[in-house]
Parts: sequence; structure tokens; C-alpha cells
Amino acid sequence: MKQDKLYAKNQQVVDFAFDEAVADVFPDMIRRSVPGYDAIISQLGVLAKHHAQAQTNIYDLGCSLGAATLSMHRQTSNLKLKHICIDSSESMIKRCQSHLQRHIPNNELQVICENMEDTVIENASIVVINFTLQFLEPKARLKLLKNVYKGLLPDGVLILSEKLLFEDAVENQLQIDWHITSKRSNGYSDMEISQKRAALENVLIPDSLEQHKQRLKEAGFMQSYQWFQSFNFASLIALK
Ligand code: GEK
Repeated sequence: MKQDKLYAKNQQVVDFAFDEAVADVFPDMIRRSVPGYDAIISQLGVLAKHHAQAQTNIYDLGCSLGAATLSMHRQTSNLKLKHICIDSSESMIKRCQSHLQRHIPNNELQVICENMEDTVIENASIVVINFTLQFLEPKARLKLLKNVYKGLLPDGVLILSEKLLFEDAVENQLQIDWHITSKRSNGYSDMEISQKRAALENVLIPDSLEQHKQRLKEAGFMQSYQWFQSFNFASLIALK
């Protein structure tokens, strides 16, 4: 696994983008930056085993290199599912395609480079949005969730993982500080942490748990439950 050193040198920081340089070090970057990432990926497999309905579509919106899809496929390979992986970054998608095609049969896999806002969702028993809604303009988020809701089958689920804001200011600062300490303990320097933070400032806009729950309700979901949290990173499951 190539080590992420993208912010190791002092630099004029520009807005973060999912380009070649990021895609090249992505597995290392996400594991060292998102507390609980590996646990979520592995439990997505378990949740898929529980909720996948045979001969339906499973969507992975903002799939990056396809880690979530691979984990879900491992637990559901007997169900004749179609895995549809969407990402707007060409650098991610070409790596995702070449990796996943080694593990998932051709007729069960579709890897598409497009904006997830344009994705047609149909016959879906599971839609996963693992740390990607946060990169969409806030005002576009409800429309996307309504589209997901519409494309889910009865008893279908959306699994939504996000970085969170906290309404209590003291808790919010503590969660941010714990996250920074976790990045330090994963080998990032203070300069790397602060340059990455500046790069993400206008690009990753987190919501609170309450905002997510309210928006999911407005999109039509009957109920949503938080099933995972590690510091300010959490995952919810929303039921149709
Ligand atoms: C994982 N889910 O490993 N449409 C499609 N893709 C998008 C959009 C958009 N509008 N905006 C951003 N992306 C993955 C991790 S990473 C999270 C997801 C992170 C894509 C972007 O190109 C990137 O690949 C991904 O969303 C976010 O389980 O890096 O913090």
C-alpha cells in the first residue's frame, strides 16, 4: 500500500480533489484519516448479508476504489446481485474497475464514472453512500436522498456514513481534537493535518446527526438508526 505523503511538504494549499495523486494513495489515506473505516467496510458486508434481496441491484455511490462493494459481494455472492459502482473521479473509477473485475463476475458488476446526482436508481435492495454525501453541495443533498428512496424496493435500505458536526460546542471541539489525535497516532505530522484540513475546508461540509435524520425523514424514509460511531465519523441505516 502506497503511503500518503501528499501534504508532507509545506505548500500553497488548494481545494482537495479526487485526482490521480489522491487515487494512488487512497487506501492508505482513508485508513489513516477516517477512524473506524476498516470496521465500517467489514460490517457493510454483514449488513448486506442481512438486507440484500436476491436478484436486485446494490448501489455504491461515491465508491472510490470499491472497498464497500467488495465487502458486500463477499457476503452475498450466492444472491445473483448486480453491483453498481458510481464515482465522479476517473482516476478512482479506472482503478475500481480493474480491481473489482478480478473478484466479481462480469455480469454482476457495473462500474460507472458519473456524478451520483445523475444516477438512475432502480430495483435496489441496498444503496451505500460511504463518506460521500458530505462532498455534495448541502442544498443538493435532499434531492439525492429522494432519488435513492424512490429507487429502493420495499424493505430496501440506505446505509449512509458521514463525518459529523455536533450541536454542543464543547463536544464538537472534543470530537475534532480526538480526530486530530487519531491522525497523529496514525503517523501524520501537525503540518500534514493542518494543510489537509485547509484543503478540505470548502469541499467537505459535514452535517449533524440531527440534520441527517431530519433530511432522511423528509426524503421519505420511515426510520433511521445510527449503527456505528468512531469519534466524529458515524454510519446510519435508513429503512424504506
Ligand atoms: C469507500 N465510499 O472507500 N458523485 C460521485 N462521486 C463523488 C461525488 C459525486 N457528486 N462527489 C465525490 N465523489 C468510499 C470512500 S471517498 C471519501 C468515499 C473520502 C467521490 C469522490 O471521487 C471519492 O472517490 C468519493 O466520492 C469520496 O467506501 O475520501 O473521505
